[in-house]
Amino acid sequence: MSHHLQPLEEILREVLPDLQEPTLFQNMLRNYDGSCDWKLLQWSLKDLVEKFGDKKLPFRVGNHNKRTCVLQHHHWCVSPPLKPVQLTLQEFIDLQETKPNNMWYYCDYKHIKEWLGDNTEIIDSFNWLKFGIDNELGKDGMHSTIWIGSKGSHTDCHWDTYGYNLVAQIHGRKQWLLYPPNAPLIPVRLPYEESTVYSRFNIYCLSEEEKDCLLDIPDKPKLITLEPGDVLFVPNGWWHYVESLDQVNVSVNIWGKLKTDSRARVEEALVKLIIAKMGDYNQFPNKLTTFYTTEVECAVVERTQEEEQEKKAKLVPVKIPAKRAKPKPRTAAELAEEYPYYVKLLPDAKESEFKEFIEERRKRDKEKYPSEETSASGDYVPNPQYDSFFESLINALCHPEVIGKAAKILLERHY
Ligand SMILES: O=C(O)CCC(=O)C(=O)O
Repeated sequence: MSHHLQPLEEILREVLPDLQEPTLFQNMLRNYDGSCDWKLLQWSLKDLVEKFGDKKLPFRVGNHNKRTCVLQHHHWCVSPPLKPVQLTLQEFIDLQETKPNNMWYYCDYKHIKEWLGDNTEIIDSFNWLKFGIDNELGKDGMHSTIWIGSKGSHTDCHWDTYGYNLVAQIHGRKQWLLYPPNAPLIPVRLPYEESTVYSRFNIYCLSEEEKDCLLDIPDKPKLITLEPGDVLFVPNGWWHYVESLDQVNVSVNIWGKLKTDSRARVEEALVKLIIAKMGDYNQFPNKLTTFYTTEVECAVVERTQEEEQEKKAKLVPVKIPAKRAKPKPRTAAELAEEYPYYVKLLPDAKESEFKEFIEERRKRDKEKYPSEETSASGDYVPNPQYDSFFESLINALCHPEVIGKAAKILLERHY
C-alpha cells in the first residue's frame, strides 16, 4: 500500500499549463507492487518488437563525429544513407550489432496517429489521464508522438512554439539539457520546421567558439538523464537539446494545449509566409502569396475571437467557496513540497557536470575524420545559402522578437 499521496489529476490539469519550470515526475506510472499503469512501459523490448510487428518506420541516419555544415535536423541529415531508411523495430535493434559505432539511427517525432494509427494495442497501451490531460488529446496514445533511436541519436537544441510538453521515457536513457526562454542561444528558422525554433548552436558536436559561448551564457542550464518510467514536464519556450545514451531508446510525448497557442499560431503563420515567399524551399510547393496570407488571416481571426471570449469570461463573477479550502499547490516548488515522492524540481547543472558534458561534445568535433568532411551526394542537397547574408536576413525577419511584435501589431489593428 502506498503511503505517498499522488498529485490528483484535477490538480495537475489546473497547474501544468501554468508551471514555469521544468519538472520531473517520478513513480507516477509504476505502482508499489511493481505493476505499471502503462502497458507500454511494462512491455519488454521483445514484447515491443512483437507489438510493432512488420511495420516499417523511417529512421534518419547520422554520423557520430561529423560536424556537418548544417545541424543534423530532420531535413538536413547527413549521408549515408541519403534518405531515411525504412526499418521494422526488430531490424533497427538487429542493426545495433552490425552498424559502425559512429552511426546513429533516429525515428524521431513520429505522430502515432500517422504511423501507428491502426495499431490499437499500442494506442491503448498508454494515456496521459494521470496528468490531467483527459480530453481527446490524452485519453490514449493516439495524439502522442513516438521517438525511437540508438546511442548518439539526438534532437538539436530548440524550443517548441505550441503547448507544454510531457515526455515519458519508456526504454533506455536520454539526456536532456534545458535552458530558460530568452537564454541567448541564437534562434534560427532555417532549416525550417513548423512549430520548432532551432538554436544556431550545434551542441551535438561543438566547435571551440560555440563551446566558449555556451560556457559564457549567464543563464544556468538544467541537465537531467531520464530513466524508464520518468516523465519530464517542459514548459513552453524552454530550450532543449536531447541525446540518447543507450543502444535502444524509446520515448513518447504529448503537447498539452495552452491559451497562448492561438497567438503562437499567428506567429507561426507569419514565419511560414516569410520563408515560403523569400526562400526557395521544396516544402512549400504552393507559390501563391494568397495561400500563406490567408493562413495568417485565419490565425488572426481565430486569435481575435478567442480574446473576445476570454474578455467575456472575465466578466462572469467567480463564485467564492463558502469555506476556505486548503490552498492548492500552484508552482513547481509547491508541488514538489507537497508530493516529494512524485514531483522533483530540476536543480541547475553543477558546473563540473556541465563542463564535462560540453567537453564530450567538443571532443566529437576534434575527432572528426578529415576525409569525411561533408560532401553530400545523391539527392541530399546542402543548403547553398547556409550562412549567407540571405539566410541571415531570413533569420532576422523571422526572429521571435520581430515576429512577436508583428503579430502584436496585426492583432491590435485587425478590424
Ligand atoms: O527526444 C528527443 O529527441 C526530443 C524530444 C523533444 O524535442 C520534445 O519532446 O519536444
